[in-house]
Amino acid sequence: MKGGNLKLVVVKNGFDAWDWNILGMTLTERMRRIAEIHGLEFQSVESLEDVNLTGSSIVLTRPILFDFKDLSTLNQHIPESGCVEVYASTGEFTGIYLCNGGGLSNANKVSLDFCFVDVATEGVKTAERFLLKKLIKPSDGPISRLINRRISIPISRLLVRTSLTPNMLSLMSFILALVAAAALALGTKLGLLIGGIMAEVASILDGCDGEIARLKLMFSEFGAWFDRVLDRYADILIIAALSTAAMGGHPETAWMWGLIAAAGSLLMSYTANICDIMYLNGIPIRLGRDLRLFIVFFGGLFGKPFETLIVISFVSHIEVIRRIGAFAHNRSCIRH
Ligand code: C2G
Ligand code: CA
Repeated sequence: MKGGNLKLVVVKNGFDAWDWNILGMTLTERMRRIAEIHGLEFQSVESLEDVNLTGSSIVLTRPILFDFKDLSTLNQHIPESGCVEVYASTGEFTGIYLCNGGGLSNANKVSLDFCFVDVATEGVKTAERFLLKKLIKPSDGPISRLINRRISIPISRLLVRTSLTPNMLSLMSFILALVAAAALALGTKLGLLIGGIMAEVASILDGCDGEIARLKLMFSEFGAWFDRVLDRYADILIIAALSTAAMGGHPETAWMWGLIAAAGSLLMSYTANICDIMYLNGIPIRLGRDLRLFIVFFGGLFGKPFETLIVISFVSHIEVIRRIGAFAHNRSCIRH
């Protein structure tokens, strides 16, 4: 971010929309939090006369909702001196001024390509849809996209109005995975069925912690790490449970397939960051935990713990080998 004293200024201008509740937070609160994340000073004033335009500032004169990441784009376009009016790529005035001293009346125009919602004209429903659509991550796997997010996003839409934090949700998803492992370890038809279903529910809930973190602007380095570490514990316990269940029918080889599947799971996460960088460079399929837990769900439905371990082993190691090959051919993706 430019300068140390950059300000984000909300000019209420009589618009009620600043105080409408959009997914558990008013637009003013959201802007205050966006300013905090970027280390900006925040000011909320009633009218333009109350704005002090001496330092560099981003001034919002209409209730505009934009992604927190777009503040960086706006910041880059703050002029050396004076003010500019920000126009969308469609030619529409956004209600945003980027200033570095000077007055608003003789501001030049700048067109920027970023997505926003004018809450006053488009309403709360459109604003909520705008935020919910952004919850799908570019690195989400096929099961996440096709099934999990379609269920977790509506759940998060309800949870966002409660005081549940992302870390609490990570812990809840982990506890569900533990219950799934306990049921799978029983090895009975019913145990496998319930365990399989619970494993898929835990996988769906694994999306809610990140969704709430993004919606409430509460994401953290610790949270991201905590989420990943708990997932690894849960994965290993589920595979240990499947191996226990498989011992009944295959006492000699169940442990071995369990070990291969556990190694495959861990290697898939070990290689995930390289996969994500390549994904952003256009390698489209990303297989991950969403698929592994879906295989557990399927295996549980059919009461086949041994076969589930074999499928997880093959899928995970083939995926890791594919990543090695893809990285070898796309070394230039990784810039130092
Ligand atoms: N996050 C956080 N705090 C938490 C959990 C998550 O800040 N306690 C944030 C972090 O930025 C983390 C991201 O959310 O990197 C993870 O997003 P999720 O939507 O939880 O995605 P993930 O768990 O990777 O995948 O179908 C479900 C998905 O496969 C879940
Ligand atoms: Ca998660």
